[in-house]
Amino acid sequence: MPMKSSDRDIVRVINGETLTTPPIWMMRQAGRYLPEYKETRKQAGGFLDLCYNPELAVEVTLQPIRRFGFDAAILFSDILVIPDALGVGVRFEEGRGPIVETVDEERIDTLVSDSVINHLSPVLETVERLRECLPQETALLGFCGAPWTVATYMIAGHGTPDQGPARQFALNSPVAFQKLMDVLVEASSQYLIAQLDNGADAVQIFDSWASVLDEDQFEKWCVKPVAEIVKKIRAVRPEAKIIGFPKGVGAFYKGYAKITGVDMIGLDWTIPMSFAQELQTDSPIQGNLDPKRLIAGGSPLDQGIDAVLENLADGPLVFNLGHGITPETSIEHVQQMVTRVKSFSR
Ligand code: 1CP
Repeated sequence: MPMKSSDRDIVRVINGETLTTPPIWMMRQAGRYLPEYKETRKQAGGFLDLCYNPELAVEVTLQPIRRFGFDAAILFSDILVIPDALGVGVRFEEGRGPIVETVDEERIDTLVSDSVINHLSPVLETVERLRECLPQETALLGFCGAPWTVATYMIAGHGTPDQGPARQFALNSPVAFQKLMDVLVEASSQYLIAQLDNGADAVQIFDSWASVLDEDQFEKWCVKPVAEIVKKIRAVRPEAKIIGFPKGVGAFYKGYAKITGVDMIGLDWTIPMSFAQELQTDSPIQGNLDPKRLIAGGSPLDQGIDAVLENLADGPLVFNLGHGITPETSIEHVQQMVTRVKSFSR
């Protein structure tokens, strides 16, 4: 008998349970800190070739599960496959990160989401294959970028320190920017529904650049589009489990779960523990170890882990980093973290 999705530990936490030992996974757990990832990446050719090759994408998704036994696997892909599927060119340059073709008002007017699912069918095949080969108790997470975060790359063409180009565009050309958001909401909703249909236990919406907006713009471009995606998903999949991760938004975390409708929120490491505890009374939380502590190892790492566990493990908690692991992190430190979290019980 296959295990029910609702019996997997992460789904239990998303449903509000407090477990004796919090389940653990790690953002960017498949990636360049793993030698076996670098090996597979070489075989694939380009980064997008890896994302669109189900056999190799399954392999890199499973690598961190084999090594560390995380409680969830996250689909190997990238948030920028959505612009790629909309026909907006994306390439990844070694050591430079993603380069996206930029869009202006005229180009935005021509964007349609019709072929997104067809274009992303290899990724959906990866999801399907993963559910078949993952251990029964390991949850499978799908994901997409939030419309705001994806749009910042489509406007600037790459990551910038404060995503100024997209902030300026949204203020100068709100009608065109709304059109871009509408296309991204529709494409992302279809994509997440398809991931759930193909076997994902839950999906996470990464709003990695949510922290750069003022209150008015945050409401318009972060809260509203994510709320619309949640609504569109729930219209066809009322039981869908959705994690929101508006990174770095400080006081704006308050009310985010309720207004957007997400089931659980991911917190970054800048959130005071007392505020995290307050947020945890509204929804389960995920997080929030500073990835720099994972690089440091030793007692800075142990202290950071213990702070999260002591303050947050008495409520529904999924242990995670406050953002993705970076390539310079040592594998031994990851093992140190997993061992310490798994040996904790409240
Ligand atoms: O050459 C390589 O191997 C590139 C490194 C890499 C990897 C491993 C990139 C380029 N993307 C990924 C995979 C990835 N990206 C995953 C896979 C699953 C996992 O977590 O194991 C996920 C969930 C993402 C999500 C993603 N991509 C986000 C949101 C999360 C975050 O880290 O903030 C963002 C902003 C991106 C864009 C992107 N893709 C890659 C890079 C280096 C970046 C950031 C670039 C920048 O802002 O400059």
